[in-house]
Formats: sequence, C-alpha cells, structure tokens
Amino acid sequence: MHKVADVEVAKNIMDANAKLAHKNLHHLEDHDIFCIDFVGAIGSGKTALIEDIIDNVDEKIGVLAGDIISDFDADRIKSHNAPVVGLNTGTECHLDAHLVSHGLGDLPLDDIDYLFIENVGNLICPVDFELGSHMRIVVVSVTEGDDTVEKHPYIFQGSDLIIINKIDLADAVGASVDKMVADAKKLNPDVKVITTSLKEGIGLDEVIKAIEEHKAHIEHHHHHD
Ligand SMILES: Nc1nc2c(ncn2[C@@H]2O[C@H](COP(=O)(O)OP(=O)(O)OP(=O)(O)O)[C@@H](O)[C@H]2O)c(=O)[nH]1
Ligand SMILES: [Mg+2]
Repeated sequence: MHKVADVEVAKNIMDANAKLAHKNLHHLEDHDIFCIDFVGAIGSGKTALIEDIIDNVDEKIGVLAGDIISDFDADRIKSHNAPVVGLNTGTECHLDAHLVSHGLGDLPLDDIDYLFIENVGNLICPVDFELGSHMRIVVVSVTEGDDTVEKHPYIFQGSDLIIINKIDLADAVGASVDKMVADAKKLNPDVKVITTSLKEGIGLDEVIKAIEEHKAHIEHHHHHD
C-alpha cells in the first residue's frame, strides 16, 4: 500500500515538472534562445566547459548555475562577463523546472542567444527531471574511474552529447579512455562521444561544433513540423 501511494505521488510530481519544463521551453523559444542542460559527475568539469565555451564563441550566453548552497559556480561564470543567476537546490540533488522558471525571470532574455543550465553534480538524480532545454550534455572525467559510464546507463542514454574529460590524467589514475568511449557508444550509439582535456585545450573545438550541429538539426526539424 505504501508503495502504491509513493508511486502515485512521484508520478504527480513528474507530470507537474514536465508541464513546467514545456512552459520554460516555449518561453525560451519566444526569445529565440537555444538552451543546453549540462549534467555530470561532481567535479567532472561542467563549469570549466561552460567557461571555455563562453570565452570561445561570439554568441551571447546566459547561465543558470545550480549549486546546493551559495554561488560558487555563478561567481566563476560572472568573471567571464556572462549574465548568470545562481540556483540553490538545498538538500535536493538536481535542478527542476520550477527553479529554472524562477531563474529565467532574473536573466536578460532579449540579450542572449544561448542559455546554459549547469545542473548539480550528480549522475542519478537529474535523469528524469526535464528543465525545458533543447539539448543535454553529460560530462564525466577519467578520475571518477573508467567504470563510471557503464554504471550509470540512464544519464548517458538520455543525453545528446557525451564528454569524457580530463584525459590528461588518464595514465595517472590508470583509467582507460577507450573503455569509457566504448561504453558510452554502446549505451547511446546515436550521439557523439568527445574526449577532452579542458586543461590542455583538447577537444573544445569539437564540442562547440557538435553544439552548433545539434542546434541546426533541431531548427531544421522545427521548420518541417
Ligand atoms: N587535469 C584536469 N583538470 C581539469 C580538467 N577540466 C577541469 N579540471 C579541473 O577539475 C576541477 C573541477 O572542475 P569544475 O569545472 O569545477 O567541475 P564541475 O563539474 O563544475 O564541478 P561541480 O559543479 O562541483 O559538480 C577544477 O579544479 C578544474 O580546474 C581537465 O581537463 N584536466
Ligand atoms: Mg560546477
């Protein structure tokens, strides 16, 4: 009995979140904004990737930065002259569409071309919580262990681009990059898997190109709807 009730409550929460996520997406499209949701393990390099992209593209990028407390990542992004709003989840291990809708109200939506949302570092909790993005990018690094990908199938299956970062440290931690790439391709054969060392500037161009391609792909489909 308890279990049935729990499932009902969970379903209602998910339905409400999905509705709000669609509302967020329409709101963003009204402002011609392409939205990317960055998920990944703690410390895998999500903020570093967002900072590098901001510094290397001409388009204007706004950011919603999720942290459980304080403005750690928002403060880093601020120093790159991008409009940013910090979102605190408290004890929750993921952002949700409701928090994002509040964040949107504090961003200059008419002045940005892209919205990047950095989720809380976690490979499990964010899986089912749509935020209203056009694309989800998952970032893991070799230092989490080269079995990280195969152990977390759902987040990799639900992403549109997979990034394996910190390849400069692979030898030091005895991780096989090839294994991680193979695991990712097996879980999600339809998406690109890119290996990067943000520290050494390797792979960043390829990531930017993959984002542009996904954006073009989605816009093409919109025109044919
Ligand atoms: N060696 C090495 N270090 C990296 C690389 N990319 C990021 N780092 C470092 O890894 C640490 C964590 O990077 P962040 O960008 O803060 O990671 P994050 O995923 O945003 O972390 P959370 O938001 O806390 O989940 C920082 O000290 C980065 O400088 C890389 O390619 N190689
Ligand atoms: Mg971060």
